[in-house]
Amino acid sequence: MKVKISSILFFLLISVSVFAQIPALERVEPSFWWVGMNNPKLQLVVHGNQIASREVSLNYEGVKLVKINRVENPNYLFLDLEINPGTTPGKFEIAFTKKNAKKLSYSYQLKARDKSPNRILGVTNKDFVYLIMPDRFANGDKKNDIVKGMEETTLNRDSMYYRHGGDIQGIINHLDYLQELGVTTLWLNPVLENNQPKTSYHGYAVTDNYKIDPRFGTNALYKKLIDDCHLKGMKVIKDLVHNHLGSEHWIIKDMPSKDWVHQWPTYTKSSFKDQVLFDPYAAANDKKQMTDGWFDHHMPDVNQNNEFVKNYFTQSHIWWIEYAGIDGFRLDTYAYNDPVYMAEWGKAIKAEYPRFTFFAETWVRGVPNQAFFTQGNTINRGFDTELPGVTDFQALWGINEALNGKQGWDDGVNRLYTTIASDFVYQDATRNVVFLDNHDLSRFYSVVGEDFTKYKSGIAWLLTTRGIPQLYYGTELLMKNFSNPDGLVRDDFKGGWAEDKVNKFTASGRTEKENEAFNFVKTLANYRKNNEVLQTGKLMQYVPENGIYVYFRYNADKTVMIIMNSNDKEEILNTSRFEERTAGFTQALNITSATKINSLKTLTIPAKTTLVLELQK
Ligand SMILES: [Ca+2]
Ligand SMILES: [Ca+2]
Repeated sequence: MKVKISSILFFLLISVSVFAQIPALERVEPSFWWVGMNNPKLQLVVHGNQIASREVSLNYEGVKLVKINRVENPNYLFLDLEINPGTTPGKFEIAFTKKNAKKLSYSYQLKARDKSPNRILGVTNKDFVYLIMPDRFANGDKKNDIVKGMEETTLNRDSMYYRHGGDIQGIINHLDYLQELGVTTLWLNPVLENNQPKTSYHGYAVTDNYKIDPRFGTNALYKKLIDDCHLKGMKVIKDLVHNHLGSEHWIIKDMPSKDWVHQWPTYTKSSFKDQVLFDPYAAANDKKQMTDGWFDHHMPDVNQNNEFVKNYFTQSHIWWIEYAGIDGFRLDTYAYNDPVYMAEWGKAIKAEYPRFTFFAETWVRGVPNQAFFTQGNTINRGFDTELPGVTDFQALWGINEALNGKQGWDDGVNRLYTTIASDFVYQDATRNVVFLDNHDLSRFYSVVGEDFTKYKSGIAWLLTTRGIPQLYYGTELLMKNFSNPDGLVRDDFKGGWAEDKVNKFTASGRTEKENEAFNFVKTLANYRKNNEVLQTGKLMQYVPENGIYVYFRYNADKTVMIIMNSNDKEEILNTSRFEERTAGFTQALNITSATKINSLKTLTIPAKTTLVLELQK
């Protein structure tokens, strides 16, 4: 009986996908483009009922229709265009004709590029990144909370699995708060349409590559957020997912060809074992499962060996940079992608935008595992990945061990020291993003057992070590919880909703302790923002002794000495062994307490505390 029902269901699903009526010309992507791009080539995806049975023509000076590609599915045409460098911006008709059928027509626009100097800036170690989960930060527009006709229409702030109503307008409304904190750059979890029936709030199951989810706002509003940030001297990072799409993506529901995604006889998950990618003894089958296995049931794994797939993704990313003026990308689930495609992709993005930067999520264990993915490392690979930086999980494990571990030859603060010492494997470790937590990880304040002194020690490290520091929303307010399940670390920012009883965006809405945490982050972040020494200054670190880790950031103008006491008791530090960096200095300013230290000979460091001292003559 059971078998019968499921076979009927299967038949119905097949019928729907085959006979579902899509309009004769349903969409053209990208819907518009620009003249004067570095790459003169453009490939348009045309989707429409039996569109492949039609001929295509266009007539515009400087634009050539080089090739019309037909694929397995007759509902697609892939048009190869070439646009001459001197082409005038304007509109032209693309005609789709067929004998005895009405002509179909699309008005295509080539726009002039916006070459304003304050957009597409790249994100570097001069920046301080703040990660926002848009559904959970602030609700700036109640009207978009529920969008009728979409798959998920449940709004429930009491459940971590449903949407809560946060949106782009909510972020725009609180840019002053972020600027006060010392943030220079926003990274939003993906905001493209996720028209999935369940847990669509997190954004990682994209269903339209060219459309902001209407529950977050519109494409124009997203562009406004970026324009507003640029006017304030801030930047925006877009979170990209190359590896998979949402199962409800329009292109998944009517695939151009069967090999658009990786097909398996039965559902096969990725092994999530990065080791097989560099293991000289790895089995081909293990490699295949790692990169071609699916991330999840509702996230089909994209086949990045298909030329049309490659163009489709790469062009959509260039479109977003050009359209919205984005400053950087964060690349999700990087290790599961096809490495050859990702290198080609990196090259294409850099060729179009030399100043633009990107970094990838490499949630792996071990410095070599992580460095393997970064550019300049051709070990066991034979080509350059073209990936400037990664999310530095090794530094994260290092700081966690430094703050929570027991002292030992390899343990405690020695782990952090060793991790940073291993930077020799990177072409440039200052392009790595350092962090204490994010949307997938337990919140930092919980990780340190809600120990406020350890919390401050971690923040002090984050804002003084090398790399691009990143803070997760609410960490400045001691938001807590363990990532089990991950919804627990995605609580609402209190005050982001008009009905909230407290407003933590204002000092008066925060508790005394929350204000102390906020001000601690603010003081250090603004000091970092105003002092290049903590951005681009050189780093020198000393071998930890007796649980005390000392490092310096220095340039021609300034020297900052950072002392991390990982012990449970106050320590007196004799500074004579740091002469190489302290020579010529007699006193210091404690940046976080704004107090003066009149002698450098011996320094008193309270238990579990990290001091940040600007050395003075
Ligand atoms: Ca809303
Ligand atoms: Ca994959």
